Amino acid sequence: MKKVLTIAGSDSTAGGGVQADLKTFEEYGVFGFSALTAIVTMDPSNSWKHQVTALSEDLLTKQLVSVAACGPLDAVKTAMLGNQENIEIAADFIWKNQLTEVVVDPVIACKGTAQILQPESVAGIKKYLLPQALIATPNLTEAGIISGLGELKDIAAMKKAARIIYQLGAKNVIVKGGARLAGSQAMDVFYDGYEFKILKGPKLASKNNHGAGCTFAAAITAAIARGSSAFAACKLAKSFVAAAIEDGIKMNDYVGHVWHGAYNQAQRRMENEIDN
Ligand code: PXL
Repeated sequence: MKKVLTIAGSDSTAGGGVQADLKTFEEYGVFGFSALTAIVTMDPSNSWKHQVTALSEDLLTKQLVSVAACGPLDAVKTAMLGNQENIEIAADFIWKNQLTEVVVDPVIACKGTAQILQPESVAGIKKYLLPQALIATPNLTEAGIISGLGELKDIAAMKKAARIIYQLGAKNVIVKGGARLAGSQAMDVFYDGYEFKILKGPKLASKNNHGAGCTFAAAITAAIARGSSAFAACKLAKSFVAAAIEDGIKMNDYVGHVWHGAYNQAQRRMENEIDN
């Protein structure tokens, strides 16, 4: 059984964050560990405003010690880290354990709201995490912020950003265009330092896409642990997330979540078992 760790924030509503990661790991048949960095809450009385409460360095360190005692990891994912200290602790853990199968989801902008969650973490992500990343998975907004290019409006700008993020040390970069990019297709730009590849999919009508970014990076991490190449992992993750969005669930007037079990049709499998 492959073992995979996510170092991420908690989304109590469980579309994104550590909850999305663990659900996705399970769907991919890998054993998921978690180390929580922050707790995100959403305020229904204030237009679903997100509040990020970071956990202490000491608590993150203790969680990582616990996980490390469960044997070597096959892959690790970093996502929302909450504050500068936690970025450094996560980076240190990766370095000291000589982890190479590292997926860095540079969570700066949050998809549900397009709100900037952690602007101050950009420098830390660049300095400590991207140089250790096998794959970095910024969305359009994050890629614009990290690269310093600002708003990315087309494939040419996404390629430029991917190249800059590659030069910051990530061995592979996938810039997610998603629904934000103009046009009828959801396009992502993949770059491995040699060539660009464009991943295309239909833009989905469903608005129930909260958690899509987290789920995408988690799916890549699990596939990497299972031995996929970076590009193959991204391709499968795109299909996995498309299914999760198509079967997404509206939660309230503010948000609808992806269904992490859609690709493998987890509930239908279970219904068959119960029926027989
Ligand atoms: O989608 C970005 C994200 C990442 N991590 C956590 C979140 C969110 C957005 O809500 O809550 C924990």
